[in-house]
Amino acid sequence: MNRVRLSAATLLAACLSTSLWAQTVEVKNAWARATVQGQKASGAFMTLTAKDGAKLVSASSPVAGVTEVHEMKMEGDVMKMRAVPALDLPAGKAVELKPGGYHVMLLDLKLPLQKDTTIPLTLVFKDAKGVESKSEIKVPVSQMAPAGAAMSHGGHDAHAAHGAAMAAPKGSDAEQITAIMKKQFDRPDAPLAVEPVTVQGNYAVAGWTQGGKGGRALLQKDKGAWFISVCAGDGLKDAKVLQTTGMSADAAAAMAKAVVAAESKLSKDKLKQFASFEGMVKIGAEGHGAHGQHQAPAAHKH
Ligand SMILES: [Cu+2]
Repeated sequence: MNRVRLSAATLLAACLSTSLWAQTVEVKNAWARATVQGQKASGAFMTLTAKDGAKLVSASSPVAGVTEVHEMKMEGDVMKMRAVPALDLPAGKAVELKPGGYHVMLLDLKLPLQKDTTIPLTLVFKDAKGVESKSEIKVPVSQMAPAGAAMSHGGHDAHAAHGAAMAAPKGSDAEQITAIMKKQFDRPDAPLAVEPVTVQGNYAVAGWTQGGKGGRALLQKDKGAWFISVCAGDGLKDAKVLQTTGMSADAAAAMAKAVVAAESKLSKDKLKQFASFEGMVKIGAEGHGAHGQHQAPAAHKH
């Protein structure tokens, strides 16, 4: 009983602070990306409008061990992500937090973010006088931006973010996939080797090694172009895990079998390298590729 009352009171406080803040910083179209099993990081997106100007200085959520405000930027061909100390919200201007741009990064997730649930998120703003205020919101979890959120830019982002995958495809599927992975992860001082590439319909699993580390990538073909959707280790030769990425049971079983067969000639050492990628990082069509660096700094360290 007490507990019920307490949570009702907390909810009331949350609603109050949200509505108070709605006057100064309006939060619209908030959503957080659903995660797959084992994924430890995700992003939350929204549109913020500060009537009199403010800064988003921090964020927190009980579902994440660490919550940061991030920006993503192209540096040359590489999408890079970094934490920013504060995000400027100029007076009256709608600032979009969206895949491929600014976002609230949820790290060290304590539980998977499940589609059609909500997560609590606290945003801390600082006004022009330096006065801090909090806004507590409930963020719906979904696989993609809700209608109306960043729609006008959505397609654009997808192109900019995974330009490699969108480039006119040339060569066989395996050649295209190797090229996409190299474009994203190859470095002069740490060359990336991609092999074997196992293609099953519109899905492919590619093994990769780089500087003693390695892993497997799951790729998907969309409108004739491949993109990397998940980075993982042994999970990508496991039918059950493959199914969590959205594959049908049959497709997952066929893929797992084909990957094991394709890798049967490889050395034990190479298989160990593939297995060394811990966890599972969903990259997704918006090219949040840089997130892989949070999850597996050792594996994808650049
Ligand atoms: Cu991030």
